[in-house]
Amino acid sequence: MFNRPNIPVLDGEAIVKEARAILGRRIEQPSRRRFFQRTLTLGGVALLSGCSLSDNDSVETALARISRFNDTVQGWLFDPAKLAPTYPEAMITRPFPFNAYYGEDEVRHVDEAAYRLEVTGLVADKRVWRLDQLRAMAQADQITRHICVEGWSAIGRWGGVKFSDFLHRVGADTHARYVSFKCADDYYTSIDMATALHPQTLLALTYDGQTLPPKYGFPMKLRVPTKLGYKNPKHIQVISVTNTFPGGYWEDQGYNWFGGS
Ligand SMILES: Nc1nc2c(c(=O)[nH]1)N[C@H]1C(S)=C(S)[C@@H](COP(=O)(O)O)O[C@H]1N2
Ligand SMILES: [Mo]
Repeated sequence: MFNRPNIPVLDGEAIVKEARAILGRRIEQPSRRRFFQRTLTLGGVALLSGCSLSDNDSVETALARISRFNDTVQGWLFDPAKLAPTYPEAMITRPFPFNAYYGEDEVRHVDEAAYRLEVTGLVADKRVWRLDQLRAMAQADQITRHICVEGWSAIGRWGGVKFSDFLHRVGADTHARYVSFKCADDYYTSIDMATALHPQTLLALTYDGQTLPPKYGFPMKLRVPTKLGYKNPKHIQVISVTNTFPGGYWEDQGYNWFGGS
């Protein structure tokens, strides 16, 4: 994934290089990828984005548009039946890393007794949820790899409610485009509906068989093994089903929105 560098004014090579990276990274078919890598030029960037590259702002706009186009392509290429790899218990990374936009000394502590999960937007049943009600639903467990854009990956074990079960239970409009999440810190993110309904997407309540500890997102996180780490919100407080593009904490700063892993 890309962490946008500060692009010097109209450095054509840098612009094309980043545009290629944005477009090419997630295009799995080698022929399509080669096509983009061979044919993309500065003029192509302008053409693809419909922007004239006259200043830094227009370059930013062009690259953002290409990144959104890339979201669409990733959406097309996403196979809802393809499973992320799973691993044996012996391969779990211990200790599993902590990460957030703040340090571990600032981890949010959510009080279980007062906690209520809110469900809003295009859902039939907007009742709030307590943790024990989620624990009473069928639970699933999986060992998968978490990949962070900051350059590390780790294998962990999460358990909880299949998110598709949850969405069906609340009568979500599964033809809506997005599901968004607001967290107990200032974090927020959103995913496409196909990924929300993917069989491995979990509303995770446990880590390694134990109640999810605060650092890993108590009371719950969305565990999405088909997406990069920043698409896995911890400390979820509000879940919303919507057709209005919700963005995300890192996505709004330039990380690619689809964020497939
Ligand atoms: N609420 C919240 N969720 C978050 C983040 C955050 O800062 N706040 N960081 C994301 C990023 S970038 C990563 S890599 C993972 C880290 O999860 P971990 O602490 O379980 O390793 O959480 C994701 N979800
Ligand atoms: Mo991350």
